[in-house]
Amino acid sequence: MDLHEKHLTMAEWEALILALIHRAEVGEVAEPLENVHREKGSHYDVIFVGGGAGGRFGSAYSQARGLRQLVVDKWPFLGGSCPHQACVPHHLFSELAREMDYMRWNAETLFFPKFDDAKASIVEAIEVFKNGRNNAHAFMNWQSKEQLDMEYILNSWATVVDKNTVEVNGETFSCDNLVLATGAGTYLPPEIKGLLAEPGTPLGDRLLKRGVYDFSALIDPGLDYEPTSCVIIGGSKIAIEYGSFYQAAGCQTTILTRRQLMRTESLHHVDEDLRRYVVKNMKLRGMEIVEGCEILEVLGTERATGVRVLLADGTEDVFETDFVFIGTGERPPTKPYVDALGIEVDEKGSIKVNSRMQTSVPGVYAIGDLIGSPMEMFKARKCGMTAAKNISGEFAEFDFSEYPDFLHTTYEVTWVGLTEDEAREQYGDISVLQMPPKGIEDHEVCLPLSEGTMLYGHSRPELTGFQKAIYDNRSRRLVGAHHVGYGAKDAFQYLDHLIKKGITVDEMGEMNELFLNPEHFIQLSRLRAGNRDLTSL
Ligand code: KPC
Repeated sequence: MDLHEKHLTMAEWEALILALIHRAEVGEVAEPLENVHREKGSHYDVIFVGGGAGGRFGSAYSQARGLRQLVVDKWPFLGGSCPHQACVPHHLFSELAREMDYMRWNAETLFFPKFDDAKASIVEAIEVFKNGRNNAHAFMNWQSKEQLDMEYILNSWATVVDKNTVEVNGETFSCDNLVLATGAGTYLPPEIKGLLAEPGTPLGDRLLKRGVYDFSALIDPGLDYEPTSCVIIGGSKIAIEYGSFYQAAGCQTTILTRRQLMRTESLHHVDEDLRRYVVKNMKLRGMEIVEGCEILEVLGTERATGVRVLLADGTEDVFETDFVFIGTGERPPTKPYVDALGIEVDEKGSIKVNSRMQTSVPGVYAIGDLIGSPMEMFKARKCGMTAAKNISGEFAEFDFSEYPDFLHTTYEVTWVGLTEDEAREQYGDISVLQMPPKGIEDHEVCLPLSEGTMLYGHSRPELTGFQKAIYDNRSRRLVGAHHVGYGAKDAFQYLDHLIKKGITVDEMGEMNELFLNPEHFIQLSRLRAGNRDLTSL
């Protein structure tokens, strides 16, 4: 469908995308959606293969710099997996987990009813997401065309022929620069037996065995039964986040992980006190966490019936379940680019790039999840922007080795900068402003007390969260901040910037808090500001 001269409303976009998704679900090849300015010819300054966050933000920045760009995506909408199967459903489920957790703790107090497990349906939550995601899809296409003036071809596969040639639906487009942005998918460890559907089993095009899901299969084709329990393989962010949702929904959840929780390769700067608070609270909600184990096999032929593991003590055990969820991290499928371009990849298959997003092939850039960890939104989008800047002739680098990070349990967990141990190692003389303070048990104090925890503060002080700010005593600079609670994500984006700018305890004390704020770093800092010799609090 040629949309170049058309200006669809949001409602028209919604209807169009929905129809195409339904046709794809029943195996039909539907027509492409094209916003291509053919009057300008078929040559582009830059073609983005993949229209997720990286491709879309890279395209927007290319437009801003006056480059002619084209972005191609297999799905009938821009925005990639985020609004379709990944970040957005994860955030919806984490929000529901938080609400259910709140309802459970407060059940039959004040105006809260008895918590009804039967109404906490995982399947219904997925349906709510699937019925609502269409609006975000539509907005991505509307904004990209009407406000950002991007050229795009959607619902179409792009074939990279060589570094200057891309084929889409049999048509050839040429470019001076190529940006690869096709993302990553769940890594299925080959050593785990029984994850995949047995050859010949009547499962349609399902890759995974029945009863085995990852974040994307959970949505498409979708969970079609209410599980009685869940066993999660892996200890990734996804494992922790989805596991916390299942548990909050009343589905007894066990996490089987090789490493300690929150000590996986992909997470850095996780403070030990914060980690302990997070894990303790997951267990308090009834989750079982088995660390140091090796997953051997998913049992069951027609469908999963359990998971066989080698435990840390060397014995084998079987965890029975009707719902196995894989959270073993993600890897990018890059073989097509290796075959077509001879591009260099690392040991995990991620495309190797320099700080300008340039690959080993001149004129070819790679961005987002395709270049490996961290597989986070800010990185994908800024990679796209960095590639576009370089293509437009600027010298632009992007160092994403240090960044604010977060995950959800039934809490929002945020951190930035150094942990207490790292700060002590690096600076020696440090002060730690912490709540609850060291030496005081969680149940002894209703602090941190703030929006989202006021009720806990008055009934269950141990649930109000945890926070810690770390200062280097010599320079008086903030070097790390850590938080478990609600509503602090926004502050951490700015704290990241302030830490990089070198904000001191005295400057923190001069800031104007909006009391009661989720993290109390301003008031805690003010209680120590002015002291010639900083000490902990
Ligand atoms: C919630 C939302 O913004 C939709 S998903 C974002 C995709 S993109 O803007 O391309 O990063």
